[in-house]
Amino acid sequence: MKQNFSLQDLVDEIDSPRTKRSGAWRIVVAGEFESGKSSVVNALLRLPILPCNPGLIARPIIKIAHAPQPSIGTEDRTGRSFQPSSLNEVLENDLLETVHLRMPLGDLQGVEIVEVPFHHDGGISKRNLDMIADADLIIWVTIASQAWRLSEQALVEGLPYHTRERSILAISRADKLKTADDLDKIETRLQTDASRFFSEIVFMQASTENLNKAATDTRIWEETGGAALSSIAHELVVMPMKAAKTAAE
Ligand SMILES: Nc1nc2c(ncn2[C@@H]2O[C@H](COP(=O)(O)OP(=O)(O)OP(=O)(O)O)[C@@H](O)[C@H]2O)c(=O)[nH]1
Ligand SMILES: [Mg+2]
Repeated sequence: MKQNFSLQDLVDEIDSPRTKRSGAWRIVVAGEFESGKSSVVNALLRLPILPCNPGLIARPIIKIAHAPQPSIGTEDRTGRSFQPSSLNEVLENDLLETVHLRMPLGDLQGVEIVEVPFHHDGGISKRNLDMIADADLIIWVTIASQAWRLSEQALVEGLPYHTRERSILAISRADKLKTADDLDKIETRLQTDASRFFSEIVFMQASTENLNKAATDTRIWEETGGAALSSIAHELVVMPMKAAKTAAE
């Protein structure tokens, strides 16, 4: 049972029981700009597939789904689509709304992984909010050194109450903290201020260097935080998806 359960929370929960609108099984990785979302996706997939570049100006929604052969497709704000040759080329175009990336997803075959950027002013379309509310797992990414700002709390409070049961708070750049004491302080603060919004907290050390090594080194994959995210994703998304498919057969 959650701590700090308010009356408003209970009312919200009764008002919005969980109904899965789409047939898609989905993991959403969300957070404010440059919080470390793409690095979290790469850690989860154990593959440095998304560019993690502080200089990128474009922030489309990135949807990753399984296909035996890799491909990239895009949609701009007018609904027009084109097929670029590389992801780096795509991420320099700030008119794009959505990037569709297809690649072999191994055990996550059948699951859609979506990176969603939030602007701290809270602007998000109804369509995207519905897509997030319908996710089977939400990973909210916050930066360790400034973790859990009021702007983030306002955004997360705006998500339907039922999403909290299947939400993870991923603390990015934990490797940048100087001491174990810093880590303890942050953990204590997050337990008080943020834990009621999430079912798990995972610390990430997903530097570009670690992500490049993680594919072949299990210990480093564990250090990135990707192994923990993958295990939660299996429990909350892959296993229920397989059970639903078996039941439907
Ligand atoms: N050392 C370290 N660097 C990280 C970590 N996570 C992210 N970074 C770095 O932080 C910067 C931003 O990371 P991204 O993963 O691109 O962040 P993002 O939220 O996807 O950014 P936008 O899509 O541009 O909003 C990059 O330089 C990453 O390499 C981490 O856990 N450790
Ligand atoms: Mg990104």
